[in-house]
Amino acid sequence: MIRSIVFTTTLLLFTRLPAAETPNIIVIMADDLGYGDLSCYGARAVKTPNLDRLAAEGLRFTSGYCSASTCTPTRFSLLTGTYAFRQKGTGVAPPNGPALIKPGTETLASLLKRAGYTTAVIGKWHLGLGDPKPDWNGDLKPGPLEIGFDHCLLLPTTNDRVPQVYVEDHRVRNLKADDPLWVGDKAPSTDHPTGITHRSTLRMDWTHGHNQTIHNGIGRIGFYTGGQSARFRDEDLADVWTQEASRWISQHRTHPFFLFFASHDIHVPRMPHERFQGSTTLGYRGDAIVEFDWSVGEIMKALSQNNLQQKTLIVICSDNGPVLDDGYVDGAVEKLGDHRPAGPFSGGKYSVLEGGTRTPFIVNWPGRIQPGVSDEVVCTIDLAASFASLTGVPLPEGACLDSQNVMPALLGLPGARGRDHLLQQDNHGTNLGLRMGEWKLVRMKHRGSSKAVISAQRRNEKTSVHQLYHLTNDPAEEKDLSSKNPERVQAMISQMESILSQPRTRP
Ligand code: NG6
Ligand code: CA
Repeated sequence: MIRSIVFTTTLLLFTRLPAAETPNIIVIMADDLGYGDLSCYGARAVKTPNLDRLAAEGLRFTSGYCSASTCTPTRFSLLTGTYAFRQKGTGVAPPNGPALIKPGTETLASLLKRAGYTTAVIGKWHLGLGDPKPDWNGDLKPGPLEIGFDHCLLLPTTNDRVPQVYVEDHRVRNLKADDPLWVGDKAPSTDHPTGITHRSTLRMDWTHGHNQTIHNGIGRIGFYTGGQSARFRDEDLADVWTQEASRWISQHRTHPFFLFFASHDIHVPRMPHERFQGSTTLGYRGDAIVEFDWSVGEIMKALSQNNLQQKTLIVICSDNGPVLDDGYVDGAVEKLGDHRPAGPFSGGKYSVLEGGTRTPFIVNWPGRIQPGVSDEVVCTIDLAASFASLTGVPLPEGACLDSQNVMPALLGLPGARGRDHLLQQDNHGTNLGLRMGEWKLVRMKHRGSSKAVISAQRRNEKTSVHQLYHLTNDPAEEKDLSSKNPERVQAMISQMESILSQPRTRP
């Protein structure tokens, strides 16, 4: 369903575009940004003019999803086009975690490379580096360059996980041989300062976790020493990445390119640049949204300076839904006011309720997409099959096992439909959601003390609890209709089980 749109687009886009017409592609993924966090999605306490413009001049989806409610599985699925639950160990990656996407795996980047694109990822990675672990002082591979990217400038995991350094291609940027970087999960010495031993010196206190090595006055997850010349200031991440993105766009302006711009905003520790601090009433969480919007504006500027707007398709998305207190005292809870980070939805980061995975999703391609709002179901996992179709690259049989070609829906073509079903997972795929049209089945495993769990346990059955919601009538998933609709519940459980047990959902 596309609302209030007059279409003139031709059927040309259903098939491969002539090479001269294939657009540059930029996927901009925010971190922990919720459905209700942008002004074009109803936020009033924060203004996001650049994103609002992309939405106003493009297609704003009301049912745009990421595939998981945490970072690593969503990014795994975005790049591989395969549900993360199919590969063990794809939950939130630790500082010394190995490369999760093995060389030889077809990815969004490798597909576009085969279509002749130059490719780069700039920003948060969080998919592991090296095998069996990162060699921080040597070559960090395998990594993005082994799975289809020509260039990278990365935050290796998250801004709250050590080390706070940039990885440029295969190396830690600005690392000096006489001050090697050491990263571990135990304190390197008894006198190593931590967020526990030096708590009173921290400039941002922690609420849970985040009390190991201190960097930039902030406690982190994990321990590290050395690499002083390579360390970044949290406040500068957005500047460094947008400058690099702009430079890279200019450098590749004459040739089709794919840029995955993975902002760290608005993940904890939220420490936007000083010029954004205090720019909203929401504390650093709101200020980080403003910084994210600014980053998007800088990328749009780089496109216009190189006269590339008409030639560039931009996707805006998020890696999971919102969270307020994610382990630091930064005022996000206290200053929330009536701002609703997940919009009308329940749940958020870590949850399989809609707030966990239904996020802002905007597609912009001036002159090719008629502006409007789309209610079609699309997901970040679909970008691989969709862009393969757009650029005319055949998908190998064994690749991108769950990616659906929803390109016509992403372009808002008349009558184009999105997904007819979508599986949503939490960090490890323990809890699941299955959206089919207006209906949503939620499977919560081993949780709670509801009567259903207790009686199932007594009967020695699996302790999964299924709930059923009608998303149109009850977007907040408050009225469980499972007992009134046993047949629909059974049908949806079967569908979910078939997705879990079959090796793929892509036809
Ligand atoms: C959790 C962290 C949280 C965040 C999350 C990953 C604690 C207590 N919590 O373990 O702060 O880092 O992992 O977030 O340490 S994500 O967006 O990258 O998935
Ligand atoms: Ca995230």
